[in-house]
Amino acid sequence: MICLICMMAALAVTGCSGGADSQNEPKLLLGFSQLGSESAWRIGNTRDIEEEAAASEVSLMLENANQKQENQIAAIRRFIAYKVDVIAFSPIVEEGWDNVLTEAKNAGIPVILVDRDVSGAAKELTTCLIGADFYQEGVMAAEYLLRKADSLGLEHVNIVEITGTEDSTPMRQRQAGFMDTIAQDSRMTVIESVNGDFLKSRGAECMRELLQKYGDRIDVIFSHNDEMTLGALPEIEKAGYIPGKDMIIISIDGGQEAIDVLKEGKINCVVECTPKLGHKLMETAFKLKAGESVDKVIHPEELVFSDEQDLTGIGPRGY
Ligand code: GYE
Repeated sequence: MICLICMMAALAVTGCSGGADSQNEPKLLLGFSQLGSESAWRIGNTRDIEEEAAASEVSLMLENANQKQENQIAAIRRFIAYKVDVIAFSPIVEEGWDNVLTEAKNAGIPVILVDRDVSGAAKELTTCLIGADFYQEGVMAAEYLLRKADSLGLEHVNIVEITGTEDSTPMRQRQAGFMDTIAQDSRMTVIESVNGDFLKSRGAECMRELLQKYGDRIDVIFSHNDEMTLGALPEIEKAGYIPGKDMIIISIDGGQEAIDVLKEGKINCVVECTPKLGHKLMETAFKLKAGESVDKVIHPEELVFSDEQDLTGIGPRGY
């Protein structure tokens, strides 16, 4: 009897997966709203998600919002109308998602946050967050600076901060982690924080303005991403200073270009932020489709690369 049931069940499953109609059916239909293409990080993140979707036979509906929240909201609405199995998105800012996420919830479609978080009530409308611990990244950047100040015997340190997109999770948390950590050290003063929107062009503009205002009073530049750092460096050189020597440069992301410049000595420290979230995303989406529970927060492991280390062994970064 048991065997018969087993056989019948086996036939039913085979019949189902082998049927002509279901041959082209994807294992999972995932709608992903990417926020834009502002950086090497973001481009690497999009590529990784595409590659991991293909490797897991996930059919991916990918939409790029070109840095506009309203485009992300419209994309999520299209995913709902299309009845995807799972929705994932990287929210450009933390606020303003309550309505669209309520619509996803009412449609019974689970939502995964990738990379960035939402705040307030919207959080309860999502299943989990797969992304870096940005607060810890800020802490690691500041800890490097405290060690560097010790090793150089600095008595007073003037810092300028070039932040990422206002009200985004990495901007808020990288800043908080950094500020909380330097607060314990009376040598450290942040003389100004400016918003560079994670863009290279804005990084250059911000740096020009800061140099005009403060000149050689600037000891440290803490930049929230590589793109802005790479925009700022030529401005520092044009103003007659040597980045990495006259001014300490601290960046976040760890893309190939920044690591190469770190090796040249023009950046002192790069805190890693990996864009490779695609594998975890696919794994989590499959679990949600199967009705399984998932971890609320999934943080990847991250490193710090700096002039304190032998940097010759760093392999190709892939973004
Ligand atoms: O650091 C930056 C990108 O959200 C972690 O966004 C991401 C940040 C990353 O544009 O380069």
